[in-house]
Amino acid sequence: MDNLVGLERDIAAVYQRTLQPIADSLAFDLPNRDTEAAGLPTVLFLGNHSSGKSSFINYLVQAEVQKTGLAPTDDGFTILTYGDKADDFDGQTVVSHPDLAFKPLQRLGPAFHARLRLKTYPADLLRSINLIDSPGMIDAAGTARSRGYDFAAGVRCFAEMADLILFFFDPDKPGTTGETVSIFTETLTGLEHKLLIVLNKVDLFANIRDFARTYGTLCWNLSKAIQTKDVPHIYNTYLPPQALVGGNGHRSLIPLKDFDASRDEVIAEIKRAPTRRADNLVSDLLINARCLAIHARVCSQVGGRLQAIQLKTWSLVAALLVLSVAVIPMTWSSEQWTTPFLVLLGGAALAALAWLGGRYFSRREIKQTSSVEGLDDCFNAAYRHELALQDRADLRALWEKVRSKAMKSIELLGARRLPKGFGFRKQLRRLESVIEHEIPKLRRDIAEHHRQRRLGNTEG
Ligand SMILES: Nc1nc2c(ncn2[C@@H]2O[C@H](COP(=O)(O)OP(=O)(O)OP(=O)(O)O)[C@@H](O)[C@H]2O)c(=O)[nH]1
Ligand SMILES: [Mg+2]
Repeated sequence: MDNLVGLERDIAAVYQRTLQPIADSLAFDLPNRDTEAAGLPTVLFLGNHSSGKSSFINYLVQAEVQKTGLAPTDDGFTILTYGDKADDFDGQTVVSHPDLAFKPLQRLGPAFHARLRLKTYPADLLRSINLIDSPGMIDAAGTARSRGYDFAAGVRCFAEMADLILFFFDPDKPGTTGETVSIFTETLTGLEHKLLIVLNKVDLFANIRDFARTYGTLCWNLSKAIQTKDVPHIYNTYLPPQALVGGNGHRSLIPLKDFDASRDEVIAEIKRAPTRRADNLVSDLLINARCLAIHARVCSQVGGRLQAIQLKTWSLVAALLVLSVAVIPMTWSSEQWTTPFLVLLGGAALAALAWLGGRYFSRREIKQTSSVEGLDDCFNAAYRHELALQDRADLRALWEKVRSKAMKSIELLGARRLPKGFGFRKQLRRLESVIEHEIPKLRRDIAEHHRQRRLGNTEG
């Protein structure tokens, strides 16, 4: 744990020294980082309503801390953390408390805070891990409006803080439609490395054929919703009847022994959250740094192109003016004194034309770079060397994520005011060195730390 604190401090320093100044100068919204209080490792429970999220949490803490039931039960988020006694705090207290690491939730507004709770409970597991329960997703149109707050923004905020995200499905709703699809395709993008898919309540299957059909449907739907090459591993679990309120469990018609092992694996992953945290902190830093680097290089390309047009325009204007003044002595004669005057006038007119031309090209460039195609063109130009060597799907995927942010920044700052000077290029080189050297070093340190802990455990 000590090493984790040290690591968090190192990472916070990299954010503050290198990423934040570039992000500030480019109006780039770095994902929330509360560097003062990074908080405990956190596990977030997401999924369909009635898929068993709250029951699983109760099973983990061995107490009925969360309400459960077949109808949609939770309509807000609950943070479960360690306390000497069971207690309950409202959302406003949670987001404004200086000792709690939930300040990033402040910006989600009062409607969200009204549906946020923090519960404390004296369970051993909670000493090292926070659990977050969420309202179940409902596959119906118009749910965003009926919730009365921005559910997706809440999920994103918690997902960024979490070290592990458990996504629950149940036999009734293996289809990923409506809210679930948008959460997968939009809200959780870039956080797939934290995701663990759980098909819960497998005790409800009447026979193995039903199980196979549902599992296949879930795989098919996930493959459409998650943009990764492979379908993620799915953990098939259930809770034993005695763990459910009122012994609500089903007498199962299929053999469940194997699924007990799967539940143990899920629990082992939950307990591994502190170990994951170190890796996640570095992964988040790497993703944020790479996104920022792409954003900065594209913005600098946009600014540079505009600067080149302006430079050419002013050079041409100056050359025409200097030339027309320079030819005055050559055209001077006492009989035709109007000639030099006309030459000067002609030179000034050409210079004005050049200036107008420059203005036209600048405006055309600004218009082009405010379109998706124009920005894509700048991205291709900024990364022409990297893209010439091989097709970089990784770079393109990051660019897909960053493009709308880049568009917003350019609109907000104005293409003419984008930073592009020597100082900015130096900052950018520093950021690239962080990506190439400092972050891999942090990874090596963590791997070494894990290795030593494993050795310590086996020797112990
Ligand atoms: N048979 C069976 N029932 C379960 C299992 N897990 C939960 N249940 C039951 O399913 C119902 C819904 O469980 P909850 O834990 O409230 O589900 P949830 O995902 O928290 O639901 P929302 O809060 O509405 O999103 C309850 O009646 C539970 O007793 C399971 O593994 N097997
Ligand atoms: Mg619930």
